[in-house]
Amino acid sequence: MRRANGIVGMILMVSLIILPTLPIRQTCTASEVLDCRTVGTFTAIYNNVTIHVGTMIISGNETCLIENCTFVQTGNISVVDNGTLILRNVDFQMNQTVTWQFGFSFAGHAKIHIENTTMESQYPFQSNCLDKSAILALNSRIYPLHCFDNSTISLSSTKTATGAFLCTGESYMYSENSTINGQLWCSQNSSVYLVNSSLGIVELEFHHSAATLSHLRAGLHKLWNLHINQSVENVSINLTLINTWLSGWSIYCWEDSQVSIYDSEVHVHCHVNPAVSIFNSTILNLHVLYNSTVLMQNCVINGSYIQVFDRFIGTIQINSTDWTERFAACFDSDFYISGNITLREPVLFQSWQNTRITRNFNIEAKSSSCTGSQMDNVQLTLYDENTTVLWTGFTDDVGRIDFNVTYIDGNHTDTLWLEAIKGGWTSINEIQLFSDTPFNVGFRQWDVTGDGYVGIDDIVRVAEYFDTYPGHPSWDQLYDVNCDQYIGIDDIVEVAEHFGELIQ
Ligand SMILES: [Ca+2]
Ligand SMILES: [Ca+2]
Repeated sequence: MRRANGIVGMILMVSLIILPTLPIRQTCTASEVLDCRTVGTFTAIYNNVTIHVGTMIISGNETCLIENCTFVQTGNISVVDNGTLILRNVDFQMNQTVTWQFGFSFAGHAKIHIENTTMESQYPFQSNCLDKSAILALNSRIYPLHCFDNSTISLSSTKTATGAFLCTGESYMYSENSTINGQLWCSQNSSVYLVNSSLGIVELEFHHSAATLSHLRAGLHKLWNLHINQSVENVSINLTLINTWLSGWSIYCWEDSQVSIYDSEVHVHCHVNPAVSIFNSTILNLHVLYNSTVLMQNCVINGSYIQVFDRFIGTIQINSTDWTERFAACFDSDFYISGNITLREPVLFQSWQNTRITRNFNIEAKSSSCTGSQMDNVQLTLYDENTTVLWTGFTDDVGRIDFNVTYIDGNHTDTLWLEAIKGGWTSINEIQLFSDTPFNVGFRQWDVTGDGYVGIDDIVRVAEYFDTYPGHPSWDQLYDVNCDQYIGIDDIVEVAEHFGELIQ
């Protein structure tokens, strides 16, 4: 709240810092040459186009005005030591042959005033705002800024090119009526204040922090503040949204952070020993590195991203969570997955390198493969593809048991076989790394009498329960062969279709 209270003052400060009325040392118009202590030369001036090759350095209380022209710059521009750069009514073209070949660097109380100016480049370029530099952009199109230290940034009716806009250190950013295309990354002690603006993904970074976050979703935020609308401790970043639209949230849980997320739609990044719990949310992208503990409960993992586990040593507990995203990648990881998950499609590993996943499988034995009642004391045997026994056990009195299977580089795509035996009933079930859990073990139930043979006895038995249903005093799920919650002629017909079969 300390930072939120200072917002008005900071806005005034940004306005005052920019002093376009400073004595102008140089101007660049159709017929004039710019020489702001440049290193390099101007190669041509014609048709109101200035082409400058070489590094420009504006420093020592200089003010450099570039105005009413097209300005083609081939080289870096540095504004340092109280220098001032004014770009007014300029079509500014950064002439690069590769990405990030050149860029702007603002430091040492540099002041930059950009007005009615369009910045263009065939390739992205970077602008670093360091120290106590102050940048004001009005009615312009600029490239994303990387704001460090005590830099201050004010955007008004300005659009940024697509890319990562970074606010870190003690930087302060104010935006009104502006569009930030791409990500806005808020880190360390930065403060960001957005009014009537729109932006892509907001990325919030937590270090050594505790945060309980909720209702983080895309859309219009009429009045939202990180410290007012969320519960956070030891969090120095601040973010305020007023009538501002954003397309999504990305949460970085780093360095011992304890983060809980509820009722949200988020990208989640876990890095260096955080404990992250996500409830009732849609997880667009999960990226887990190093030691992490992740709990997902009543979530959907869903999106067009690859779920990445990179050097991840830790645990993932999944409860009642759907995974509809198909792709995952694992690198140098060793982790444990427990809990229950439903997969809409098989998980495809785009990459599996030097990874070990131990999966805990919850098993439920039921009297039928659909909605039968739990069966206790079912003997279970897990075989690998070579019919080697990996594990054996018996279900408990509520029909449950669990076991672990460790998957490594050589076996993570294997299909294992879980055999279930009770009395004369046997079933064989395929089980894989990402099989749904609880994993239901059901039995062939046409031999409802359990004598190992489908015969007239079974037809008679089912017929004895004819016209019963859940709640009926004679109802027994076992005889609802086709699991439609009614014992009728269809069940009798299905048993009859298997007449004469031996049940192994
Ligand atoms: Ca029978
Ligand atoms: Ca039925």
